[in-house]
Amino acid sequence: MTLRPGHPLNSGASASSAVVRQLRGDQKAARPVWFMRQAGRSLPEYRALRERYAMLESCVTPDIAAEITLQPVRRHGVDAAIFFSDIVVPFLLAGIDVEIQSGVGPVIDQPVRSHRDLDRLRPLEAHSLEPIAEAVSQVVQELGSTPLIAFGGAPFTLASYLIEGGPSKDLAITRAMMSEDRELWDAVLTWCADITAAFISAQVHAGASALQLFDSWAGKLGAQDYVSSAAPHSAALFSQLDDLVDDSGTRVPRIHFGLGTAEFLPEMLAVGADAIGVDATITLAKAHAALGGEVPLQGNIDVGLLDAPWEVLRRHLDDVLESGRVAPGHVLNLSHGVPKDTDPDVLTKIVDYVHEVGS
Ligand code: 1CP
Repeated sequence: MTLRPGHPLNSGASASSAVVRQLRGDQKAARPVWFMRQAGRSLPEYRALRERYAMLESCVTPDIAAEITLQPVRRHGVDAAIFFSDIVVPFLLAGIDVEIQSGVGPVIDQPVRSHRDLDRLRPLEAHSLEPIAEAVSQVVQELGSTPLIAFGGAPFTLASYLIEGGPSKDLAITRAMMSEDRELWDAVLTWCADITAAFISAQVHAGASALQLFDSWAGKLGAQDYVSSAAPHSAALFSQLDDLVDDSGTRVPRIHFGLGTAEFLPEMLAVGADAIGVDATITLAKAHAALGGEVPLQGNIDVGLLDAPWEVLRRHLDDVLESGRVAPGHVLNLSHGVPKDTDPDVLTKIVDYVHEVGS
């Protein structure tokens, strides 16, 4: 289903925004900036609201999810909003017993580790996505010409939580399943791809103007394992989004981000992305060269420098802006999500600086 006539990419509201233009390779647009995890614990107004609602409850309560999504836009004046949710929300909506524990992350009561466990993986019914669509509608109404970015977790990263039962440093159980039981592996990742495609699709149909797939833990795989075991499922996910095109037949821009994936950026592009999110392990200029010189980039202010004296951070911003100039499109962002102790005023200062000098 192509996007409806009133969608912000069709009505013109967001199509001429700097973020959408840069992601489509139009360097004449001003250099835009937003931050991964901009909605969250670095903001006192977020912490105040979250005192009354659990994390996942806030994700499926439209008024709350909409309000938290808008907070960083009002405060920092960023050039895009990212929908407030989590990569594990599709689990919840599909009936999996998941919670997000403070200071830990997603925890799943009964991990999926055997063929018998597959019985618990039910399809995500369309009506379960209604709170997501409702929250997005509220957000885009208030955003006007500022685009909203939809997101979801790539099958590999998402499956790691389902298989491990929670955050894990080495993903040992996940990787064991990957090498020992191909059939089970493919079934689990296929389900993750299907529910996430539905999750992202609901956000885009309701009004998001770009989308980002987070494969945060892909760097824990080598290039070979990524290509053989993770990439086919990410490609299957992206192909389910092929109908997300505007009136002119142009697709909703797709950003693909991973941590520690500098060795296989072309492979991350090949699964069906339009732009690549770059972390701190490689410069934008090198990423640009590795990708063959024709790919818009997003990134990569080192999150480790957010606490540094302004002069140090400013020099780093200049380097990132300069390095990104070579790409046929550049959206400024961090190398990973905003750390929770970040001073929010630093983020506002970065936005002001980029808007001042970042043409
Ligand atoms: O207690 C709290 O306040 C909850 C902290 C929190 C928040 C604010 C979690 C738990 N998730 C989120 C929101 C979230 N998650 C967003 C919001 C939109 C924004 O960017 O502003 C997004 C995009 C995510 C995506 C996400 N969740 C990823 C991919 C991005 C990344 O940071 O690499 C991952 C891996 C998760 C899982 C997750 N959820 C929460 C935590 C602490 C984690 C990571 C746990 C781990 O280390 O494995």
